Amino acid sequence: MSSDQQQPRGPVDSSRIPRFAGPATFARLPRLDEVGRADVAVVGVPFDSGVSYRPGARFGSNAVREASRLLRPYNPAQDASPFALAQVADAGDIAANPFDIHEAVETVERAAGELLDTGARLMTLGGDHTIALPLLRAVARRHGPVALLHFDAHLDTWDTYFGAEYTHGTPFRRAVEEGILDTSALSHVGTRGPLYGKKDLTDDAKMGFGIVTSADVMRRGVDEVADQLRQRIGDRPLYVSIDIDCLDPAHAPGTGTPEAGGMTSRELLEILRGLASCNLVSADVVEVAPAYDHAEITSVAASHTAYELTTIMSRQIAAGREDRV
Ligand SMILES: [Mn+2]
Repeated sequence: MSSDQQQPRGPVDSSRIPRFAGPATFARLPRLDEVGRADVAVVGVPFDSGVSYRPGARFGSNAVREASRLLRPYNPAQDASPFALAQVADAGDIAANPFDIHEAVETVERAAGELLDTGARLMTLGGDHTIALPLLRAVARRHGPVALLHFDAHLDTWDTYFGAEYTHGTPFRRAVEEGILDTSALSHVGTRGPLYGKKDLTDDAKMGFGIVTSADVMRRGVDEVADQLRQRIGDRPLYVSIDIDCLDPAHAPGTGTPEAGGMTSRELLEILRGLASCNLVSADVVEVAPAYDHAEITSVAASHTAYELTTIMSRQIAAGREDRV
């Protein structure tokens, strides 16, 4: 670490102040305004006006923060202390208009862009999946078209619902149309469940997506899946978007459009760890709807998912700093 680099300020010391006391920032980390700048900014987008079935993901950002109180500073699976390697801070919430989806999309794009302009990578806590579009726009403005790894039960490449172009089932079709994705490296993981018709799949394939279904993960195993994804991504800048409904409802009941036959949280976390060498520029975890949750099952899974992603980004930031010294 170079001399002009201050030691990152880490989480509240849980041996002094119990985990269940005090306000819930992500992983009990400092707020962004307390540290000035962050290498990784954890930001909430409590917006769910784009959902097609159960509402409630607007409460997801804070539910994940609440469940993240139990995260500890050392991640043995990646042999790393993510909050010591880089400054990770909670940037609060982006206040998006719940009554005007176009304005909300513009607000998220602008606010995400401002955070990215500080040099931070984003770990966004949704919110419904609509927000992936403005987040990808902001990321692409900084990095150019990015590789996309999309964990979800659903394709989210549908065209419109009730005539609406911006919904939680359409962000990735819009993103392909806008040219903000690198169409040579697009993958869905965890796909399953009934579709409207076979055309959903042929349209999706035409856009450039490859699919690793939930059953593929079970049959082929997490290491082979991660290897294949890593090869497809290469050294491209990578955005990871995780709809918590990629998990089976047993592992994530608190979500808006659950589908039977999903991955376990163990499989999801292991696949992510297998991607630690990828150039992860930002990520989101979306669709946690705590009103349908029990015992924080879903928000705990989401908090651990965000923790693995944050660890990958922190390790890369620290490695980049060493390269420059
Ligand atoms: Mn989705």
